[in-house]
This record gives sequence, structure tokens and C-alpha cells, in this order.
Amino acid sequence: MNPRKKVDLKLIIVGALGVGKTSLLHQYVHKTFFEDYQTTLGASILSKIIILNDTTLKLQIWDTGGQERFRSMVSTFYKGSDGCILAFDVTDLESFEALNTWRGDVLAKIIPTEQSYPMVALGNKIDLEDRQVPQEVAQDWCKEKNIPYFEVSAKNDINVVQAFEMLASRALSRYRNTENYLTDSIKLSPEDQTRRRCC
Ligand SMILES: Nc1nc2c(ncn2[C@@H]2O[C@H](COP(=O)(O)OP(=O)(O)OP(=O)(O)O)[C@@H](O)[C@H]2O)c(=O)[nH]1
Ligand SMILES: [Mg+2]
Repeated sequence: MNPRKKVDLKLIIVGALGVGKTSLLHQYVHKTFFEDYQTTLGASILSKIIILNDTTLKLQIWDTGGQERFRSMVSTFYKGSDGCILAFDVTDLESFEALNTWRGDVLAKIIPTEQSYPMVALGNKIDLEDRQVPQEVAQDWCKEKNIPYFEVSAKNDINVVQAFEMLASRALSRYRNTENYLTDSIKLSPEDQTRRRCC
């Protein structure tokens, strides 16, 4: 019998149109990259099982389409998530400027709303020459918001695993804190017990 604990985590990836959300996810989960662009219609889910700190994590990662017309629909998926990737394209200044709005949207929708909700920011496409967002500018924004920042390339598989696993690790810590809090208070209702996803 495997003595490891198992935890299910729901993660989401958000950001402007075409910044590479789907590509990052495919690189992380399938180790593949496609040059062709197929916009994500609404949302889709990919799963990956990893082992972190002697815990088996089943990551369910929700990929959301960046198109404006899906914005209100995809925001319904934020609810109940354990962490979020904020993605932008370092060659597209507008996509970086939009991060504030994406972050605000997510924080407004997650339940419960809390300061410790895990997020990481990814500046994607660092393999390209025509950068519009200097690394320091992105770093300063993230520092101010207390969000870890990674410069990544879905195409060349740079920093992708590190970024996803940083988020998974933070989401796991938050999960454990909540679990301890609930255990300590010994006030778990049967519904709450069913809701906890640890086995
Ligand atoms: N050079 C380069 N191109 C990338 C990278 N990541 C993604 N792309 C390309 O950027 C385009 C858009 O990528 P997607 O992953 O579909 O972007 P998305 O954010 O999922 O887009 P929506 O679903 O429409 O919101 C595709 O043509 C990808 O091949 C990268 O790291 N480097
Ligand atoms: Mg997509």
C-alpha cells in the first residue's frame, strides 16, 4: 500500500489572448509545443499527477480562453480553485498591463477571498527577440503584489516545470494550513469532511 497522502488541487491559468496559456500547459503536461495557434473556446482541463514533499498531488489545471467574450463565463471556473497562474507575453505590453485586471477578477471570484490565495506570474515567449516588457518592470509589479515571477518559454521549455511546481507547492501549503485549522477547531460538519479532498 502506498502510504503517501493524496491531495487533489484545482489550478487555473488566466491571461490575455494568445499569450501562450495553452502552450504552457501542454509543455508542462505533455512535453509538446505547437507553432499553430488555436484559440481556446471557453475552457478546457488537463491533469497531471506529481509527487511533492512526500505527497501525491493530482493537479487539475483549468485552461481558460483569453477572448473577451468568454470572460464572464470563464470567471465562473475560478471559484473553488486552489491557485492561479497569471500569464502574459513579454513581447506584448498590453498583455502585461492587463494582469492587474486578471488578478482582480480572480480575487473577486474565489471563495473564500483571502490574502494568502496562491498565485504565480509567468512572462512567456522569452525566446523571442522583440521584448516589450523589461524583466525588472515585471519583477517590480510582482514584488509589490507579493507574487513569485518566472520568465518562461513554452516553446523552449524554459522554467515551465519550476513555475507550475512553485504554484503547486504554495497551493499544497495553503491546503495543509486550512486542513490543520479545520482539524484544530474540531468543527468539521459532515459536508465539510466530504468536501476535503484528502484520502
Ligand atoms: N515563440 C513562442 N511562441 C509561443 C510560445 N508560447 C506560445 N507561443 C505561440 O503563441 C500562439 C498562442 O499560443 P496559445 O498557447 O494558443 O495562447 P493562449 O494564451 O492559450 O491563447 P487563447 O486560448 O486564445 O487565450 C501560438 O501560435 C503558440 O505557438 C513561446 O514560448 N514562444
Ligand atoms: Mg488557449
